[in-house]
This record gives sequence, structure tokens and C-alpha cells, in this order.
Amino acid sequence: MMKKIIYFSLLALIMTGCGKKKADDPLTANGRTQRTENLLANMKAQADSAGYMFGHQDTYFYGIGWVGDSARSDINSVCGDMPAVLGVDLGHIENGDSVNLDRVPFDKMRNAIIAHFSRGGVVTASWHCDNPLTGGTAWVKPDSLTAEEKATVAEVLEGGKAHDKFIGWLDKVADFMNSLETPYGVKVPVIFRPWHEHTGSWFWWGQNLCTKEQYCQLWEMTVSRMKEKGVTNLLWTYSPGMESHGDSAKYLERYPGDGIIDIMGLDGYCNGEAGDTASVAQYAADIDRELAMVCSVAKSHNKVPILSETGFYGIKTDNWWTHTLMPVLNKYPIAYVLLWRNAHDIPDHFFVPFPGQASVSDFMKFYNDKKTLFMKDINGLYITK
Ligand code: BMA
Repeated sequence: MMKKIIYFSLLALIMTGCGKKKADDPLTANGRTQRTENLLANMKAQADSAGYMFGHQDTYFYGIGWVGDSARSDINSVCGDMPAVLGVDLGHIENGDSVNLDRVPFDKMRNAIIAHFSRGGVVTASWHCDNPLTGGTAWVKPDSLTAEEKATVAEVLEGGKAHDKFIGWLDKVADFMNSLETPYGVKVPVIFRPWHEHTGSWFWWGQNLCTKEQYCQLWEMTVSRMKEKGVTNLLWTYSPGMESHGDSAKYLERYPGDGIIDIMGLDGYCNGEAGDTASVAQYAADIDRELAMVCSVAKSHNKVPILSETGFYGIKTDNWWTHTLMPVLNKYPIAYVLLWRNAHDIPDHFFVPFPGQASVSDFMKFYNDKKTLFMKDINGLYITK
């Protein structure tokens, strides 16, 4: 694993010197823990290096044919290693539920986050937050938006009907973030990615459901409430969908600002049935064009570029990893790529291989490539206690 370790030795230097007491988790001048700032600095170095970390949503919680086992992950079953980045989703934490929208218990999620960090891994969280005005889910139907749906962002802002309720929801997120602490009193840095894919109109915070100003105010309110609640361990990610078509002005149209955002992402998926080579080629071209733009924008704003969500629904091309994804990712200085979840209860809703899946041998080539960084490649180098 020497192949991937070189730049991490520098990162290890940054991360060392941590003791067992809370006092050793100091805050920086901007109110975040030193480790949170270190993670950001490390990811900047990561983005500039030749490699990129591999992430998987919900990897510890379930996979194809199993749910709730301890110490299991489809990635681990395939390659004997863990993703470097663990993705989780906070959807339904706002309701005070004990399980998230995909039925992952929040206690279990908390433990997995702390354990993943303690092993040296990186954690990112999305939030498919229910609609505080209509009582519906995060999703809306873009073609039949109701007046209430279109008013939701306006109504959660100060003075709006759903404002107080929504502040209570933010506080539940803050409580969860604050609870992510190791037994040594170290807060786990989390790359938080709320209000994502807002360039489409399928979530209540989407393009056709609020103005640019309202969207930015939603961000400002979210960030300042976390600060008010004493949250010190978040890095903030902006992650539009694929609607910018390579146009940086479009990508940045609703950008909340350099003072709020740390990381610039992109969410985009590969679609198509088996044998549909045109759709796969289109995905590669689209991701290529978008990443070129995102990386250039991130560079000029001194932010970290990532591919915040991707995957091929059901991985219908056996060599997709080395023939489609890897050639594009190898061109760009991203810090990580996050593959979406392997649902145990939705047919074909998987995005990484599992034992017996047709792309396993190709995935192993991807895994063994020197540019892809899994847990063993970064293990022990993020010092956590
Ligand atoms: C979507 C799907 C849903 C899931 C949601 C949040 O992309 O995977 O099944 O509920 O993400 O994880």
C-alpha cells in the first residue's frame, strides 16, 4: 500500500499530537475544531494529489441480501477493504425518529461514524429532509408542483409559517452532529451536504421552488443555526446536479458563497439498460464535462472538488469501473468519489458490486489501481485519539 501513502505521511504529521482529553480537541479562530480544519487541508492536498478516495453510502448498514449485520459491507466482501469515505443520510432525524428514511437506526449510525473515524476514515452526511410545510417527503413531483410546495423555502425562512418548526428540525441535526464524539472527547469531523441537487426541481429546495435569494438564505440560516448550537465539526458541501451543462455561471448561480462553502461537489448518475452503450458513453461525456468545470471553479475559489454522488443503477456493464468511471476520474483532481447505496429491499437498487455480481473482477482492477484510495490506503494516518 506504499503506492498511495506518500502524501498521507504529510497529513499524518498534521493530525498527530492528539491526547486523550477534550482539551486536545482545540477550536480554531473560526470556531471549528482543529481536526475539522485539518480534514479540509488534507482534502485539499488530496485533491491535488494523484489519487482520490473511494466512498460508499450506508456501506456498514446493509447490502444485497443482508441488513443489520455487524462488521459487514458489500465493498469489504468483494475486496477485503473498506471504503475510505462513509456516506450516511440524516433524513427523518428532523422528526425525532429513531431510524432514518432508509431505516438505519440513528444510534447505529452514530456508532458507525465514530468507529469509521477512529479507523482513520472520512465521513460525509446528506439530509433528505421532509417537507416542513406540507408534511410530505423531501421529494416533489416536478411536473405537478403545488402552491404549498413552491412556498416551502419561503415559509421556513424567518417570518414564515414553518420557520419555528424548521428551526427545531435544524436543532435536531445540531444535536446529532454534537453527539459525534469519540470516547476521548474528540468531535468527528463531518462533510455535511444539505440542500443538494438544487439545480433540479425534485426536492422542496429545488430550482423551480424558490428564488436564488431564498435558497441562499436557507443555507445561511442552516449554517448560522449550527453555529448557534455549538456545532464545531462540519465542513459544508455544495452539490448541484448535472444541470449546469459545463457552464460555471449556471453551476454558481445559487452558490451560497465562499464564506459558507468548503467543498464543491457534483451529483450525477449513469442510466440505461444492459447493452445501452450510448447512455453509458453519454454519462462519461457528461461527467467529464461537468468535472472539468467543477474542478476549475473549485480551484479559482480555493475549494475542494469532489464527485459527491454517482453510480450506475444496477451496474449493467461489467467493465464499467475501469472503462467508464476510472478514465474520467483519473483526469481530475477530486478528493473523493461517493457511490450510492446498495439497498437490501429495492430490486436492482445497487451501485457497488457484491459477491457474485458481474462487475466484481473489473471492480478489483479499479480497487488495485494506484489512484483509488480505500481504508487500508489511509488507515492509521488520520490520528483520532
Ligand atoms: C435515493 C434512493 C432512495 C433513498 C434516498 C435517501 O437516491 O436511494 O431509496 O431513500 O436516496 O437515501
